[in-house]
Amino acid sequence: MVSVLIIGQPNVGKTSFLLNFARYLGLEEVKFMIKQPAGFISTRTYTLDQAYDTLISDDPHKTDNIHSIKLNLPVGKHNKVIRLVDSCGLSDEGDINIKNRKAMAQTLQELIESEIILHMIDLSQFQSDFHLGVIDQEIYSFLFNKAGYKVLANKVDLDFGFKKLSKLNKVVDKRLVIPISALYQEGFTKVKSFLLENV
Ligand SMILES: Nc1nc2c(ncn2[C@@H]2O[C@H](COP(=O)(O)OP(=O)(O)OP(=O)(O)O)[C@@H](O)[C@H]2O)c(=O)[nH]1
Ligand SMILES: [Mg+2]
Repeated sequence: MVSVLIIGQPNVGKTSFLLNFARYLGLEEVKFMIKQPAGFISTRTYTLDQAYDTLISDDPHKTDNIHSIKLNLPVGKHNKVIRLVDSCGLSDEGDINIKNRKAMAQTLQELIESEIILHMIDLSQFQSDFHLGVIDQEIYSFLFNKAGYKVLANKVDLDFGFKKLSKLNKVVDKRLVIPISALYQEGFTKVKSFLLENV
């Protein structure tokens, strides 16, 4: 099964995207496979409302292990099946505890193993006219030539969302960018088309 990894800094909206994309595809509950940093795998099923309450937060590093779900992408009368993977946010701050460091190592392992990468950037945190932040630049430089890589410019619904988007489009190849709102399901049709083209 093709793995589609959602990667990015903490708090950019990765978990919100996974859950709302599942809702957009018609799911009412989600069954997660959870890879613990210690190595074992567990499963957990939530209704989408329970999952929003439990898994999304304003605090960084809310997701601290690899959470994946199986999704069917409809093509005519058939489906293409993907494994959509939520990950621990990557951060270059100095005071990260050992648990989150291990979780970030898991994210990098998934990065190597995944066929498709959705790199999420939070437009509300994007400041510069000239460059990405360090972590986003590292991810972008590593992946921009890879088939199956897209930048999801999230939170376009917020004030200045589209102004920030034009700044972002100056520092990355704008053909690689899909503007979205993970909260309001904006841009999801484009994300689905991209996935169908690459699965
Ligand atoms: N306005 C707006 N807020 C969003 C959007 N997507 C996510 N958020 C908010 O951003 C915050 C972080 O969302 P999460 O989905 O937990 O982000 P994450 O990247 O999974 O965070 P970590 O797991 O901590 O790395 C929450 O308060 C969400 O409600 C969006 O499209 N628009
Ligand atoms: Mg999360």
